Amino acid sequence: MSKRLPYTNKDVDYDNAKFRHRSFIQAFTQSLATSNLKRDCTSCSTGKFLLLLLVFGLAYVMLTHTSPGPIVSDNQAIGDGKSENNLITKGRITLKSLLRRPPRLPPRLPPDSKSSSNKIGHVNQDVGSVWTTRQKKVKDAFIHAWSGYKSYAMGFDELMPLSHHGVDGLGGLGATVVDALDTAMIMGIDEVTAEAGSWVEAHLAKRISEKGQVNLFETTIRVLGGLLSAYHLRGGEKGMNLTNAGPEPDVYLDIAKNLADRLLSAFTSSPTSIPLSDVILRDSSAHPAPGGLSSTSEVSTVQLEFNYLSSVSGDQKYSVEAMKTLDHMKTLPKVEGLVPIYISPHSGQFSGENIRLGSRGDSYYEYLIKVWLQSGASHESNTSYLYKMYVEAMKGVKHLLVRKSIPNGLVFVGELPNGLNGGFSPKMDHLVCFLPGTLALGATKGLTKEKAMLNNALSFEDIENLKLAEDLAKTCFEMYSVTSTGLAPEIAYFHTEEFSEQGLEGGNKSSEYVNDIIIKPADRHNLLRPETVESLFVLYRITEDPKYREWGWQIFKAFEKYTRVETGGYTSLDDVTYVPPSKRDKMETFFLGETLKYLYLLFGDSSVVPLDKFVFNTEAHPIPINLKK
Ligand code: DMJ
Repeated sequence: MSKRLPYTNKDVDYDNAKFRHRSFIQAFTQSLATSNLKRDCTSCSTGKFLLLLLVFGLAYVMLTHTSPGPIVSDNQAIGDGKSENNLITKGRITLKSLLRRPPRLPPRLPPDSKSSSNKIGHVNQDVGSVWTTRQKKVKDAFIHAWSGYKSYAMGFDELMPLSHHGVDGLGGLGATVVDALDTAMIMGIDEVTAEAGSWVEAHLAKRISEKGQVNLFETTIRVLGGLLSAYHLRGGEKGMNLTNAGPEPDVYLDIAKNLADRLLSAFTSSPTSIPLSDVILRDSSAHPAPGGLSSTSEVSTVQLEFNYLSSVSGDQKYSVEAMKTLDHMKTLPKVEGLVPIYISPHSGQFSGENIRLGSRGDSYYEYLIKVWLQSGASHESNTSYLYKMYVEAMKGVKHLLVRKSIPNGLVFVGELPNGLNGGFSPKMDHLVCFLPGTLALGATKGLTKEKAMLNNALSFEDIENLKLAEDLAKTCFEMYSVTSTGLAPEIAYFHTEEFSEQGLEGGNKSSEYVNDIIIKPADRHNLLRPETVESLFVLYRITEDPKYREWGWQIFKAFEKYTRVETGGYTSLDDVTYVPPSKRDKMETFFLGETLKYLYLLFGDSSVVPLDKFVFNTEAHPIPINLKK
């Protein structure tokens, strides 16, 4: 026989209040109200009754009154996590607060007029203006970087900002000009857009016809990708028309075709579907890298660009050649979806067993999901195999490569340098920090998390991947904040049960994670790389969590403090664990093409280059999705 419940239905309706903890005052007033008052009042005098009423009334006011929360300062409203504790209302009651007149409530407004008029609206506006100011600082940084390049290295691939020289590290196509061009367009800096655009129009075609050896991948992602984005943002093929500065869009498209026609020889000269690594531009001949092998990430990270070029030029040859590579890679044996970092264009097979998501492996995984998104993200399309490869690979990452550090449990992605049967290495290149962004993008397909949930579009696996993305983004951020400069090293190792390096630590004893992160002397340089801020940008767009903006701001401030060169430009560093850090005299093209672009977008309006309408190529050049065939 079931026991009687210890409370009546009325108690249930009352939210089981009597089983909750009650203060002395609550117990006293409640017993007055429920027992004594009822029983005694029939016989009490009017005076006693009024006294009881007064006590009851006072107690009621004290119980129901809560003091107003503290005023949210601008900085607190930005949400730095630490300030959250300050916002907790303590509910302490003073006589003064009881006597204080209640605040006047603001007039009720229709929902759409609220954001600019009520108190919350003011806080939001202040937060908005903080980020507008910060975004402006990124724009200033870009102008400073460009001015150094323009003064000392115009037309060279890269600037050496300390010695005031230019250097051609990428084959001599003026890579910084083209990498920076669409960033200038997005930032609305017409002067730089015009300078870069005019240089492209005046010099690039000639350079392409005269220059020697270039790397297929580097030239595709930086130069071809930059030209194609510029074409779209300048309004080509009904593109965004962000600017009227610089040449007409077809100038960019014609040069892109000229370049791609020559790069195609890397595919057509190969005995297999795996392209050769290098091309001599002037005679369109292709050559393998020394040693004969191509990098896995390189051969699989040209398809977004070649597909888009086919779409806007109407010539399918670019897409056909580039997609043959991915079609072929689908057939190759893998380790739970993971692939070795080298592949042979002669045999068409992977070479060696080294598996990692850092250098030579990284953007293979990035383009699996992005090429599928570019083609319209359909599970019925002829690119759906890429989505399956991506899903399988991410399962492999979670099963074989993801571990937690000790003592504080940072989630990281390690390596299998000798394949499945060799040991695990707790080494993580900064390059791996592209992965949080890619995982988040793969989970929601570019929608905000909120919208994806409303659409019921997140599988269990998507949610798991999004969680991993957030954990990894934190680790990437901690790789910055652990060092004395606040800038990440090129490579970090993580302390695990099996792995520790005596005498080496993270580089800044004040960080909570100094014992989790190990930085070896040879890995302490910083090349102004974008991967972490790229992921912060994607995660902010998708989760709308302001902490990602705050983290981006910390990183930007560290770049400003330690890498800015007064005479113009920004420089790579030799050692991020030492203050002041020694400098390397090189501004990589991706600082203008990627790092500053992602920071600018992170601090700005989410409707600019939306993630459900564009994919960013691996060099941060936005390419529209859902291409015309
Ligand atoms: C860039 O050229 C690209 O982001 C590439 O995918 C990796 N290396 C650099 C930036 O670090």
